[in-house]
Amino acid sequence: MKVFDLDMIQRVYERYPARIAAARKVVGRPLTLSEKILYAHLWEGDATAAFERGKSYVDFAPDRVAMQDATAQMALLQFMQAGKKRVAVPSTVHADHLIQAKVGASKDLQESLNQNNEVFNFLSSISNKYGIGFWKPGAGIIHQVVLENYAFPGGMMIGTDSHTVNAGGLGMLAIGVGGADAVDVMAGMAWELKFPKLIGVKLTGKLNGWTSAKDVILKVADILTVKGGTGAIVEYFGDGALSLSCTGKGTICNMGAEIGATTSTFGYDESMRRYLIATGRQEVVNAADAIAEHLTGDQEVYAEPEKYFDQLIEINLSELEPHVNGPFTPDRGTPVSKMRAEATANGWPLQVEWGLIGSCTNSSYEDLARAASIVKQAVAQGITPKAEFGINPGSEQVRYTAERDGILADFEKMGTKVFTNACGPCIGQWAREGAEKQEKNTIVHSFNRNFSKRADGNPNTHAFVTSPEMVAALAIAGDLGFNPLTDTLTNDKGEQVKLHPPVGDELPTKGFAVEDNGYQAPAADGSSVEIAVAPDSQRLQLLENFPAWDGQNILGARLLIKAKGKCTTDHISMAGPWLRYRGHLDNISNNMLIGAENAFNGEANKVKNQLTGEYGEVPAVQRAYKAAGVASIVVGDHNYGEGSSREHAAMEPRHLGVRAVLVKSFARIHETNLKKQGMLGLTFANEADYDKIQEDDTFDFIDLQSFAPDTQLTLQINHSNGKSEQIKVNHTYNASQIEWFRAGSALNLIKMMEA
Ligand code: MIC
Ligand code: SF4
Repeated sequence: MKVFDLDMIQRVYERYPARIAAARKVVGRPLTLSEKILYAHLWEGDATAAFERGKSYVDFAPDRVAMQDATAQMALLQFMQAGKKRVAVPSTVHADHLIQAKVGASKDLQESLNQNNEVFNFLSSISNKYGIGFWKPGAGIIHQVVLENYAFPGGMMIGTDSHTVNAGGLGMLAIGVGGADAVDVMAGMAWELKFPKLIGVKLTGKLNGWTSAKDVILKVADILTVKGGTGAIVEYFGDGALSLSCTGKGTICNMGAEIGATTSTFGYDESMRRYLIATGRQEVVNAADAIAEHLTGDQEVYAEPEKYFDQLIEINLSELEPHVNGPFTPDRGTPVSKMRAEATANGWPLQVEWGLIGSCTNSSYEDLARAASIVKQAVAQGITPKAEFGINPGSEQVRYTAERDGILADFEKMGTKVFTNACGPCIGQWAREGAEKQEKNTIVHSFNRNFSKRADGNPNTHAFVTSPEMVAALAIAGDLGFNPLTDTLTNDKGEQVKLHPPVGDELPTKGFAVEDNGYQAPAADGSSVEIAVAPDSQRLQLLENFPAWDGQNILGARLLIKAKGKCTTDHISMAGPWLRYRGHLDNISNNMLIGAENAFNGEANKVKNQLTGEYGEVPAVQRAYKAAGVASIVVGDHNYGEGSSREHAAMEPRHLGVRAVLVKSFARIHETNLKKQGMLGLTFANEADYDKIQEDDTFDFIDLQSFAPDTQLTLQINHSNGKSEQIKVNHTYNASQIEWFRAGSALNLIKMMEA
């Protein structure tokens, strides 16, 4: 097969030497890999000045865009409005999120085609029209398909999914964004990002025994927590990095999303060469080799990293223990040897009911091969698995090859369900039998996220994240406390047997193979392709402009909800069954904030309607405020909007008339999404002011008319006892972002420019 967009990659590499030379001049010291890639992708071309990390807003020119079905609908509905004929950079859409895991691949896929026909047709025809490559349902999970086909060392891409960062495994800077950002780049405009801070992770030693790449990131997540990477790029280096496989590096970068990192990356090395060649991209290797020195950090940087990174972490792979993270958050790390004690102390059910292997994080050939080696041993030793097993291969290429090499047969011997090459249970597309009973139970999976209710909708499911081989071991043992390094299992003859450490080929020795990879190339000239959206469709709705700001201070706003604790995008705009409405803004708005905990009563989806004094569901109460022409605000805690890139979490409040979101701190993508959609995203200047907010307060933004960069705003809180107090709130809007707010949204501004 032909290499996709080779000419684009060659052009990027051709300009690398001059761009790096210019960057060296302005920065005046050795460069990290992250800086090289950033400076090589400046919108202005050669750098003319150095940027301040964590401060400067910079315009970039990414090389490509990737979108998945659940976010592409909104991204492309917006792109349709931008008035362009074709996308300005190579772009792809991947149908992966909308496919349920129930009985097994062939039935589930057909079922999904029946159910989502309208949406898949829309995505396929709109891709065809605008020159976008379309990967059909069953082709695989976006990030595995991107790694296999499009990622290249030193490249920069954005994608409408937080795990776009997976492509860092091939030495890219790949960044998750909302659809409105993707529209900028596809419309041929600059893409803006605050110049990130840099976290260095030095890896020494070598993985051995039961430890795998997953444990590196589970450890990093434990150290940095879910917000420790916010605004930063994580750059991995050191001898230990060289010893990891390319897809292993992908796993590590993938879960950088779980620590809030802008992205993560590794320098170009042998493992990447091997992977590029195995996936048919010798030409990319040839081009990359010619400028290899620019595709990794400077030696001086890696020799004295503390001088060049804002923060440094060191991990010795030789000493790393397998980790199991969870439940309910991916940064709660427990080494396997401590799990039994930890689970017992916390009352986590020890019995494991399901083991799931897959997701964009861990569904490579190597992942399946290593997990299969455990399964095979169990079968050979006469051990009957105690838990149920399901796997989702990452792509059709991985699935086809794994089937040819007998890996799937090994799983099937243990009664494993092989689901479609898609996200499946990872995004709540899992028709798990009995989940509606909401029983307390434990599952283990190789995914990246384990927020409450995510996989099966049951708030009492304790989901733990671990490597595929550990998933296999724990599911076979049916025991969360099982430590395969030391413990034995009883086989069908009553003997005590041990599981030996996993083995598996990094890449298939017979090469990858596939019959139909599921790719649909766009029409050379798509101008005559019609995009039909039925006016009465429940799944798709053409967008209308959000109203421009009326130039007035916002006065008398009501509190819609004061959310307490973790409020991820899953709490703001739940996935699972709601994925149905990702292309229909009004319908999906009925899930707005229904998962958030109301700080005043500890309940979800129950807030006081200040007009009637009665309690109601969040979307309904907000619709009542909208109908009455009453402004409202949302108040939240730390890391508000953590998790997904889904811009629905920003568009829903905007659509329903919420004016501002005021929190202790934001996750990066969500904050940008709010700005792009013309919302006010603000943070408490003094965190403790969160406590001042009462249920029946009203709010006046008394100096919004002088909204300007680097200047706080003043919020007057009027309490029901007649007392008022003023607090300061911070924002990070620069001048052009304030224009988005004034215009009503970034898209409104593009349209004004086009007109
Ligand atoms: C996720 O893992 O939460 C998702 C589903 O892939 C999201 C995107 C979405 O909400 O569609 C993400 O990570 O950005
Ligand atoms: Fe899909 Fe899960 Fe990856 Fe998100 S994290 S892209 S839902 S597999």
